[in-house]
Amino acid sequence: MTTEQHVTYCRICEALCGVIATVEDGRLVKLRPDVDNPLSRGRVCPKGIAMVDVQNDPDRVLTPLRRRPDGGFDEVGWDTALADISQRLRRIVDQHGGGAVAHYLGNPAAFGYATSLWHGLFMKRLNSPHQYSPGSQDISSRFVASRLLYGTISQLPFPDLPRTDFLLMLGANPLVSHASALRSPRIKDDLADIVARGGRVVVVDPRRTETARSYEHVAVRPDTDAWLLLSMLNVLFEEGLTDDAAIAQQTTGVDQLRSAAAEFPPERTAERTGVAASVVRGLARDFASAPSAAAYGRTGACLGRHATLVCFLLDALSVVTGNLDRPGGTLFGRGVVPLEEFGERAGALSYDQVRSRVGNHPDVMGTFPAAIMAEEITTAGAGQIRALISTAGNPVLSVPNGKALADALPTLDLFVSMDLYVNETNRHADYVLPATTFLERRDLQWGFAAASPTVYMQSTEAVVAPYGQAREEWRVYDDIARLMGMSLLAQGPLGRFNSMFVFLERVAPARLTPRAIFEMLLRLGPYGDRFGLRRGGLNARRLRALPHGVVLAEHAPTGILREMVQHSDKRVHLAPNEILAEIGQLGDRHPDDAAFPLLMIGLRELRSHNSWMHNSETLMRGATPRRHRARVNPTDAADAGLVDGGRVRIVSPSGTIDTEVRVTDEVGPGTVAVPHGWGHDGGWLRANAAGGANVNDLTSSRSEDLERLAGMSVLNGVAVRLERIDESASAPGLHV
Ligand SMILES: Nc1nc2c(c(=O)[nH]1)N[C@H]1C(S)=C(S)[C@@H](COP(=O)(O)OP(=O)(O)OC[C@H]3O[C@@H](n4cnc5c(=O)[nH]c(N)nc54)[C@H](O)[C@@H]3O)O[C@H]1N2
Ligand SMILES: Nc1nc2c(c(=O)[nH]1)N[C@H]1C(S)=C(S)[C@@H](COP(=O)(O)OP(=O)(O)OC[C@H]3O[C@@H](n4cnc5c(=O)[nH]c(N)nc54)[C@H](O)[C@@H]3O)O[C@H]1N2
Ligand code: SF4
Ligand SMILES: [Mo]
Repeated sequence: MTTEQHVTYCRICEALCGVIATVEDGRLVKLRPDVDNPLSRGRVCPKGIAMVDVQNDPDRVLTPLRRRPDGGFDEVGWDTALADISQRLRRIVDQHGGGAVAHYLGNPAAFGYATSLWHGLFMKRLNSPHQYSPGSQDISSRFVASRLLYGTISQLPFPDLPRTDFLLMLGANPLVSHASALRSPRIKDDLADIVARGGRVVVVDPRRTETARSYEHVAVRPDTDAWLLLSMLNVLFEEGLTDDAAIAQQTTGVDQLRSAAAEFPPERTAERTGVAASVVRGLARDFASAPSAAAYGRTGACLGRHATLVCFLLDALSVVTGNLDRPGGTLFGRGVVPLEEFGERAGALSYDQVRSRVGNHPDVMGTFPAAIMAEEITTAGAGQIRALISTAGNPVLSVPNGKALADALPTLDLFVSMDLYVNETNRHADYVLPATTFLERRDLQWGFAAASPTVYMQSTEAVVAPYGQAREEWRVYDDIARLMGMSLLAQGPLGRFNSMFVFLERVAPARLTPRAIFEMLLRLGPYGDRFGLRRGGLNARRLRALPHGVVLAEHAPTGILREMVQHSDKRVHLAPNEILAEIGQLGDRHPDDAAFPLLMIGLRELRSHNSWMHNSETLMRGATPRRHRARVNPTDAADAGLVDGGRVRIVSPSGTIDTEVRVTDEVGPGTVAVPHGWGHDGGWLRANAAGGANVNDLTSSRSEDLERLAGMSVLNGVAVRLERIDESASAPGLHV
């Protein structure tokens, strides 16, 4: 028996914790924390360790699967699968054009460079507008806010955790999520350190979360953050607490923002937000007077009816108090692998350059809201989706109105998925192709890894060879394109995206691979060796010699605003028309509907990861078996006649789910918190047996219900009512 130890990193979430893999005879047997990783320093979470279960899961798809007419699947060889897929795609493209092919790229794909890049080239080559992703259920509103403020859609300004004196955290629960759009694998320590050095951490959240319990909690009503933040700005302006020198130096539009905020004194918004005016005044004063302060928000800020506005206002707080781009404040990051910077300069990262056929939504970096995908499949006419490729995604569980999507998928001429499992989405596919896990491929950190208070880089080789017939996704795109007679890089115009690659094609050694491109970008980047011009700079070989990764700078850069801002006047725009219009429309919220008196919000759990880790034995066992539970306040439970551990029917204007109740005062009266990613019905047997319901049966995919500026799905603040289920009458098998 041969036993090997491999240094690598976890790619389940954005913390990218260092792990050591033990491999016996080509099989992964253990993952443990890497104490020598300079950022995570021996810390991991239960999911990272449990990735062994996924890697070795008997339910994993390890051979290409082809649909049988009876709905089951046959195992087929790669050659057979790829030949049929490429012929059918070719026919569809010849008949209807490349725009008949849609793509959904799921969340796990964001953690590897190759898939993101090659699927993008594939879709560019087809020249199809139909690109979808979890962005519209996650972060597109943050991107659009950056575009409006800074003219740069890919920048995600992040809080300088190691140096800040005041962290205002709105709609994030990093003690469970391990932070997002912010790289901080030891976030628990980072937050504790802020308090230890005399600073404050204030958590604005409708739920008394794990993070809120450890720090100061401001309980806000769901989806009212825009009013709260405008009131904070109101106080800053009215009480003369702004940093006028910074404003004069960095921004335009402050007068218009001031007049817009003038309409929102805290006394006027308190009833709506549930936050007392005195608390808002205190928060604004303390934020402004702290030696340094940073405002940070994540999915709780991004998934409401005013998502882009909320993200915008969070940054505006940092800007008008002089906390942007300076130590302890909100910082920009330079990509160590500067793919986005090149894209930004080439004008390839678009916003509102095209509009969707259904609903007239603006594109966000070339993607449309995933919520409209079902309707784009079922709506006849030019531009109708006839084929779908879905890689590393499970939109039937992750996108509003999963039922409509599940109904639309079988009407496609062709549906191909690359995944580790047969999930609730690709069980409707014509082909499920076995993808590699992250442990089966090499990688290099990029993208959101730039949102890091410490500048760091790590690369890794595969730690095990692909199991069975699993194949890296980029190779599959490459093969399908070749069999269709398309070349992804070598010929013909690729549109604007291509300008990023023209120079790469010139200097590329041979055939371009994702690896060659990324290694070149690394050398050209701000820490690269510039092909020998910069002594001691990074290149792929040096990086490989540092398996635990390398800290390139203790602190992210400051004073780089003029370099980062892409507006031609090089200023932060505090009053774009889009934002003023959103503020102007805050008055006309949907009238409260007495039939749906409560507001539902989301909830993440430490031992779940979106929809795809409920088949892990390690994560699912425990003192009490894990189940899907809606958190309901005792008052609301009493009103609806619900008991802890009993069952509840949750009804929204869009749908109905049945699940279990947990009665707890961690949510206030009027708020119900329900986790997503449950209600399984795929090829993962333990997950199926865990029961629960798909919370996205309650959320709306109607175009008029999406957030206006970024097409965000509204997943927080969904109006619902609770109904008791008569236990004796409930269907058998509901209790697991
Ligand atoms: N264990 C675990 N970790 C994960 C994931 C997972 O599924 N499980 N998913 C990963 C992914 S894909 C992402 S994007 C990140 C997300 O990272 P986070 O956004 O930090 O994760 P959440 O726990 O969803 O935190 C959102 C918070 O917003 C609150 N909230 C809801 N509505 C509102 C509102 O209207 N206003 C305010 N102020 N707050 C609100 C919720 O109560 C919740 O506490 O987590 C990542 N990490
Ligand atoms: N109601 C509600 N809905 C939400 C959210 C919420 O807070 N509330 N959160 C949203 C957010 S932030 C996100 S990111 C989305 C996630 O939404 P999606 O990305 O659509 O779904 P996931 O649950 O992440 O499923 C990922 C799929 O990829 C597969 N997979 C895992 N690793 C790999 C790999 O390396 N290669 C391939 N090819 N496949 C792989 C898994 O088996 C799984 O089937 O959900 C969103 N949906
Ligand atoms: S926090 Fe957990 S899931 Fe996220 S990278 Fe670290 S070990 Fe992996
Ligand atoms: Mo996400």
